[in-house]
Amino acid sequence: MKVTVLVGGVGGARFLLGLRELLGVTPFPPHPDDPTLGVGEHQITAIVNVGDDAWMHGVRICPDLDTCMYTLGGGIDPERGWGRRGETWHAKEELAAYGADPDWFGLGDRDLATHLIRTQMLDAGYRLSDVTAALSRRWNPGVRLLPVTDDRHETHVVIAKPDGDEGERVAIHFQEWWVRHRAQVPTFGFAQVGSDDTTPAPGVLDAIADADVIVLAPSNPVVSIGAIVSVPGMRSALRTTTAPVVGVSPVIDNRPLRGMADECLSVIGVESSAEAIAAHYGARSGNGILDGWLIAEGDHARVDGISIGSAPLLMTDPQATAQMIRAACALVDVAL
Ligand code: GDP
Ligand code: FO1
Ligand code: CA
Repeated sequence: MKVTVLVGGVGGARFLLGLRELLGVTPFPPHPDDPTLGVGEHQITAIVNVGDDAWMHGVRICPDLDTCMYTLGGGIDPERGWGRRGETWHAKEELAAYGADPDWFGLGDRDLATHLIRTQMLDAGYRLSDVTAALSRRWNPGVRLLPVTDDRHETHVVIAKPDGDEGERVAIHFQEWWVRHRAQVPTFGFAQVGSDDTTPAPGVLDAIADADVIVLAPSNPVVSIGAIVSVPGMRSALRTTTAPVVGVSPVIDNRPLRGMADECLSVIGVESSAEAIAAHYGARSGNGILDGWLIAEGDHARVDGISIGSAPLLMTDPQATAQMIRAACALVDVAL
């Protein structure tokens, strides 16, 4: 069975832990042909958001890729959900002592090693997808982690210009909006910034065309899934694949489980409800990207052309998440 999943960071990573549990794809020992894959009859490919990626202090940060890699490899800090467990912050303190900018973003010492290697490899001409495969050799995620694109495709956020005149606007990097401002500034929209001819990374379109099922993790619908689908070619790949496409709601009882998905949704004029998010994604039989949509028990959704079911949606542990994924796939007649 080939399962391809669209993921962001924390929500996506927890989802992948459950899928790996469900399919029994063991990360150890590594597959003889590809050490980033597990052994077993199943293959999981994660297409990961790169909209959050940024240059900070001269190194390239890829938060969602790293969150997936560390989580699947057992190296994540479980409380924060990002960065390394057992982290120390000496480099951050030293940078602050020099008054280095930005002072609102924390690079841990252990995490910094990942960024240094990534940056060296990118400088040497390797693509982000090559670099990710190389880093994954250490972490053995048991899942093929593919950045959706090797090109720069950063999310920027249009906000009211601080101390500007009425109506003046400015675009800032997503990290500045999310981490520095905690999304608590007047916000008008999101835009992807980067290459003029962004294309999906090698393997991404094949992973969509050749899958048995495609699943949208309960990741942020705007700045994770939305940023992935905005890569030219992705939307049409999802619409034309022969595999069914099913998604899991990131909101229960009109509230996201964690993070600021509701702030992001309100900026684009979508209500924070399971039904509104499904309607925003749309049915593949219309102009959208979904065949099925799993919502929480007790929630309600009805969207023409989308098969809707309910199940417990809390990803409390990989076993509970596995049952959730089984229920999602059953909606599109895929038995896992
Ligand atoms: P980020 O990149 O770290 O923000 O993570 P993602 O975009 O992958 O996922 C964030 C989304 O995951 C949030 O909108 C949450 O509502 C959702 N989420 C987190 N935990 C759970 C859970 O246990 N169940 C469900 N259904 N969604 C969750
Ligand atoms: N989130 C924070 O709230 N504060 C930080 O200082 C911070 C640093 C950081 C460093 C590396 C990394 O991979 C992630 C980091 N995050 C931090 C999380 C991240 O910026 C956001 O939660 C995501 O981009 C949203 O998915
Ligand atoms: Ca993210």
